[in-house]
Amino acid sequence: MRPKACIFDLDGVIVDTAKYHYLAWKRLANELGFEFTEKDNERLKGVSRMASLEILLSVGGLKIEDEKVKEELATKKNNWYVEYISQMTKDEILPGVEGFLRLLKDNGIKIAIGSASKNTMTILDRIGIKDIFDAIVDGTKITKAKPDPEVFLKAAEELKVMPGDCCVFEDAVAGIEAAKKAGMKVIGVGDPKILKDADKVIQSFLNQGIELLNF
Ligand code: B16
Ligand code: MG
Repeated sequence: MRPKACIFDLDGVIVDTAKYHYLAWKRLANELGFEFTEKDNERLKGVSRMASLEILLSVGGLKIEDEKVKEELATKKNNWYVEYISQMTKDEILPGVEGFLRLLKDNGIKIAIGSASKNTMTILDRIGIKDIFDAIVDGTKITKAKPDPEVFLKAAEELKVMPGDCCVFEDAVAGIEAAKKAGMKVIGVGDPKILKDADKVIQSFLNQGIELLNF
């Protein structure tokens, strides 16, 4: 059976914005007086902005209780991140993604974005593929972060497709857990050792055919 709709995570699936998140978090860590490595950054993938800040502070051994101060730090990071993503171009769409999205459309499969990021629209505008999606659910429309299934359930609702007829593409462990909780099929994009709970794992969208959706 083939799903009737596919829901795509954004960061790490459509574009590699993790590198910009890393640059901005590292800049904040350095300003606070500690190092933040790429390995530390792995823990932030798919995690919400405020939860990411908590992880960053724990890496630096800092305890900040004041919510206002935490908000200020997250805003500072986000302003730097927005500076970086505002320079993005269409060339940054990951290999094979655009062709695969068109293949789905040609086969009558609906497509949506299901991302935790509040910057989704800025990124989609920069890379110029906003109009291809039948629905876009991002961090501005949800209250619960992945691994909660809210983002994917809302996308299914906007597409008017039952959750069981949807397939999610995800690069983060938290996102795979969210898709499973939503009762959807899930295809991991990345390392099969890390994404071991996905139904299938691909390294990239290059040369992927419609049979990828046969479960
Ligand atoms: P923002 P996704 C997630 O996007 C990122 O993977 C995660 O690293 C980030 O902290 C989160 O969005 C929130 O992003 O600060 O831009 O609102 O992978 O769900 O597309
Ligand atoms: Mg992601």
